[in-house]
Amino acid sequence: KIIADKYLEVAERKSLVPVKLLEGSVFFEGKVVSMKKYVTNPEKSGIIAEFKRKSPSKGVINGSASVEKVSIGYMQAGASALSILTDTEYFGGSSDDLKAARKFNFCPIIRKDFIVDEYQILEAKSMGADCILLIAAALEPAKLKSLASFAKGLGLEILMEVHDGAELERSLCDDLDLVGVNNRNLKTFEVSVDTSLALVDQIPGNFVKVSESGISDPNTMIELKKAGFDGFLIGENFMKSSRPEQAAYNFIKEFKK
Ligand code: IGP
Repeated sequence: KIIADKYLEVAERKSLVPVKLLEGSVFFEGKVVSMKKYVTNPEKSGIIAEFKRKSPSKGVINGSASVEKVSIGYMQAGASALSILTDTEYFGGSSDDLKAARKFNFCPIIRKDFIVDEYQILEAKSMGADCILLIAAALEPAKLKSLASFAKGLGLEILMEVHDGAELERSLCDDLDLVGVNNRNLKTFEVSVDTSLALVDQIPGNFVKVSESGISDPNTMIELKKAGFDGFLIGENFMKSSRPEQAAYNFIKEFKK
């Protein structure tokens, strides 16, 4: 109620959306499944498997994949968690994708989107997400910190994404749970896991460390793990297959060898 009052203004701006989202949803009732716990569980792979139909760098990656089939298959293959794109314009995703993934899986799910205000965090919660993404490159540090604290208040976990040491330093705060290093340079779209390797030691030990993007070889994942990463966000390498869940299964099998 207090939250609703406080964010009335934002709510008004998107006044048609909430009714649709909140209907029959798990809003404020569903228990959050901890991304932090699942990603660091030594019995799991640490992989956060992503469902993504298209991307600005690659165009259409997979136009026909079913979110139900792929999300269930990812988890059966041994993923630790799911990442579901909800941005429509650039990534071809939607809130329905996340709700469908939620319906069929008991595992942590991150809402992958460009979050810039509190309202989107309420949306994430209402869709059934357990975790949200905050991108340091897209937010003023003070804004990022207040969004993190708002999400915490709803019981959600927060993954902050950085590209370099400066972003990391200016936006670190206690409310974060996981810190992700994005290997994709957002200006050139080039990917290099050296970005992760260069930054890992600067991330304080109380945060779960995730390497994001461009991971296409189990050996790269082994290298990142040795360097200190707990989590590995993998999308395209699975989604480009006509059977993403099978690609994830093969990848994890190879990794476990
Ligand atoms: C996955 P890849 O290269 O495996 O498909 O990358 C994920 O890291 C990438 O989709 C991503 C992303 C983002 C998407 C990382 N940060 C922010 C949208 C917004």
